[in-house]
Formats: sequence, structure tokens, C-alpha cells
Amino acid sequence: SDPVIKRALVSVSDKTGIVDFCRELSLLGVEIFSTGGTLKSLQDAGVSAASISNITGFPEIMDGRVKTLHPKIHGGLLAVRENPDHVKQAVENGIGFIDLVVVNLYPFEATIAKPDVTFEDAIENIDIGGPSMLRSAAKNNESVTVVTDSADYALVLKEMKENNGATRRATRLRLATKVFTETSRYDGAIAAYLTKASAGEQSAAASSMTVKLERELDMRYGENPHQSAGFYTLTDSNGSRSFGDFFEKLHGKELSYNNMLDIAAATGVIEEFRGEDPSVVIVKHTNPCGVAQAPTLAEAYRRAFSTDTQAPFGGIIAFNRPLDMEAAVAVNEIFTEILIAPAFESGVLELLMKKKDRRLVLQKKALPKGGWEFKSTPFGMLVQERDSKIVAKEDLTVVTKRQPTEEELSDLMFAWKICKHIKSNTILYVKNRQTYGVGAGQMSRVDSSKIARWKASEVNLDLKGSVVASDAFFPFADGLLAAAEAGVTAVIQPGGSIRDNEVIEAADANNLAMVFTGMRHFKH
Ligand code: 93A
Repeated sequence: SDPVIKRALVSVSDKTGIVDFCRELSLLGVEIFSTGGTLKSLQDAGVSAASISNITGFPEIMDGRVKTLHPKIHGGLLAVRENPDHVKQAVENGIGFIDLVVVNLYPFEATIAKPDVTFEDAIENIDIGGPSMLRSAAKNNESVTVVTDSADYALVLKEMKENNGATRRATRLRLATKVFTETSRYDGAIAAYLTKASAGEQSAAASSMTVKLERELDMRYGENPHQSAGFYTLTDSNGSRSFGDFFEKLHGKELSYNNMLDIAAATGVIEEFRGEDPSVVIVKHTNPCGVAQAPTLAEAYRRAFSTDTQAPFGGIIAFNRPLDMEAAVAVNEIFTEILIAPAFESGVLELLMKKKDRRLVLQKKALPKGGWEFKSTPFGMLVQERDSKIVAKEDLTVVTKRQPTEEELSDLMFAWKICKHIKSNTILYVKNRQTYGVGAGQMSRVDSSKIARWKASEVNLDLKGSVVASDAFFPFADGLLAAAEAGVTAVIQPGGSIRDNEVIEAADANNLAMVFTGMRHFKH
């Protein structure tokens, strides 16, 4: 027969009609348990109700993320009352049956509809406990009544009055069906939002945005001594970011304005190699002047250094794993401004701290992918999505007759990840996971290309068997032919020039393998 409703769980975000409904339930002898906000609404209106903590024996924790997720709740909802084992286990574990669930969910859809919603806000409005209770109750509709739509409150009361305090089987089944329709719609909205967010398509066209800046660090001066400067914590529609969230200066002189830019540049590159083999990047004036990967950090450093044996003086070095003693000793041979690492192995700090001025910076966690990037002009502020995308190996299109070999492909990807972080125009030569020549920031791609080759020759690096990356397409075949002449065997570039065919023909004529990324990485 239909179970009489004796105990109810009430937890609603939308409190419409809840007080009247619960008052009636209470008059019908139903014992009501509620979560924080709901309980307060009921008690303020003089409706008798108890805290859900009386059942769980647990407070609401983690900002309410865990309030009802508890076996005393879900056992009470899911127990099959006709099953003697279930009943026995309920008794043994002090679990009381729950006959009615009244829940509506955190307003996820209303939250993301707000024009200035932050990602964190959206995430916080994903209800976990609510759908869990709804689903448990709906699964056990044989015994449990579940209400998620305030329009059904009256119906439930009416049936209870007509049916000795119980609802009818057919009604419970219909209400359960409503639950799964509702929770699948709710999950659908979350999935759609996250898909959009992970594609980087945050409300990109936000018509207005509130940005808050709060002084975090004082700076002696700006780019030059005659410019005053400071570092500010930024709060925008993606939440708040500060230097201290991600870094800690363990030693050395005060950080300067240029240091901050170089730290951003160096960590930008090194994060491309998170979780990969030991990797080192040396940055100078925001451009990488040497990057390498090797079986040890020390070897990676020596190889990165060999790309350019002058520029690293006064440079910034970042490591993708804890800085060990061997690498520290190698690095210690020259003067550098800053060393950035996710940790410093024992003894390393003591060694490195002997240089009083050199800054040692601990990177505490990964930098956020995505989010906004701001640049100011004298006449206003530019806002763009951060260039956080990069193609994966699988997404490359081979456009030449010859396919790249495994080694070439590995070098092409290595080059592409670095190329993205170099000032345009960029031409970058790579061999065996080491930069061989960096051509950065020239007004003409041909000049960047010349510089990259000349830099390689300066340090006697042979470009024969190397690969080349270009941050934007080759407008003509000449750039590619010059690279072929230097000994390159494979090329990575976005493609998309009206003369792509000529460029591909030139590559084929020289037996090069060339891949298109379909995504360019200008960096101004
Ligand atoms: O953060 S939750 O996912 N964790 C829970 O354990 C939980 N239990 C209920 N959200 C949870 N709820 C939701 O709280 C309900 O679905 C309802 O929307 C809301 C009611 O909270 P309050 O009674 O404090 O206003």
C-alpha cells in the first residue's frame, strides 16, 4: 500500500510557496528537515522544522558544497522497504526512512544568463547534492514522493488529505519522471556551458565589464627609471588574480616592472612543457633566447644556453621541474636576473642565495589558461581572450608529398609551442628538441629568418636536419626556400596564404615535409 508520509526533506533555492506547503505538511503530522537557508525561511515563518544536521550528525561544510551528501540521507531515500535486508541494514546503521523530498536546484541557468557572470560563480552554482537527492528519491518512487516543481505542492497536499497521508503510486511515478526530465535538462545546460567555456568562447563580446585593480606590489620604477610603476591584483569577469596566488619570491632584490613581464614570458613558455621531459627556457626582454629539453635539467640548461651564449646574461630562466643541484651549479656560472622553478631541491637554495641580488622565484601552481588579456593605449583599453589555444599533433594537416618522420614531428611540435611565445614576426629553427636559431620581433619575416640563421651560425649550430616554425603563413615561397637551403627538412606554419600552392610546390621540390596548423600566433 502507499506509504504514509512521515518524514520530509526540504531543500529549495527557489523558496516560492515553500512556507505554505510546509505549514500544511506540518499540520498533517509530517516531520520536516531542512538545509540552512530553507530552514531559516521556515523557522522565520513559524513553521516547525529541524536541521538536516540532526539526521546526518554533520554540519554543512565547504561553503555548503556538502550539506546533504550523506548515507543517512541517501540510505533513507534508497532503501527498498519491502526488502528485509535493506530494512535490517537501515536499522543497524541508524538510518530512518525519508518519505518525501522537496528540492529545487541552485539556479545554474539564471546565473549564467547574467551578463557579468564569472566562471567561478557558474561552477559554484552547479548543484550536486540537490540532484542526488532528487534522483535517489525518484529511483525509489515505489516508496518515496519527490517534488521539484512548486506547481505540484497543491497536488501532493490534496492526495495526502484524500489518501490517509500518502500519495498515490501513479502520482509518485509521474513526479519521478519529472525529476529525470529536469535533472537531464539541468545537466545539459551545464555541459553546454562548459563546452563553450573550454572552447574559450566565454562571453567574448561582453558589452561591458567591471575590472578592479588593487595595488599588490610596489615597484621602484617602470620600464625605465623615469617612469613610476606598481603591480596590481586584477579582478575581472574571470575572478581575481594576483602575483602572490602563483608565485613567491624566496630571495633577491625587489622585483621590477620588466621582471614581471619576463616572468610572464618565461612561465608562458615553460608551461607548454608541463609534465614533459626536463625543460628549460631562457628569456631575455620577453623573448626566449634558448629553450631545450633533455633527460636531465642540467643538460637541458646547457643545450638551451648553447643556442645563444650572449643573450642569457642578465636573463630569466624557468624550469619545468624542481631545480636540482647539478642544474643549479651549471646555472650559477653566469649572471642571471631571475630563476623560476616549481621547487628547489635541498641545498640548492643555500647555493643560489649566495648571490645576493639574483631573484629566486617559486612557482606555486599552474597559471590559468584562458581569461582576458588587457593592453592599454593612450586612448583606451584593448581586451582580448588570452591566446591559450594550440593545435595538437593529431590536428596538423600534412600538405606535402612527404610525411614528417616521428623525430621531425616531435621537433615541429616543440618548435610550435615556443614559436607561439615569441614576438612576431617569428622564425624559429629547432633540432633534437633544442632551439637552434631564434628570429624574433622583426618587421619583415625575411629578416627574422635571416637573423635566426645568422644566430645559429654565430654559435656554430648546423641547421642541416633541423625543422623550422613560422608564427604566420609564408606569403611567398622565398622564405621557405631560404630555410631549405639552410638544411631544414620539415616546416610548421599556419597556412592560409593565397600563394599556399606555390609554397607547397617549393616544399615538394625540396623533399620537405610541411604541416599546416590552421592557427596563427601573432604576438605584438
Ligand atoms: O552544494 S550542493 O551541491 N551540496 C549539497 O550537499 C546540497 N544539498 C542541498 N547543494 C546542495 N543542496 C541544494 O541547496 C539544494 O538543491 C537547494 O537548491 C539548496 C538549498 O539550500 P538552502 O536551504 O541553504 O537555501
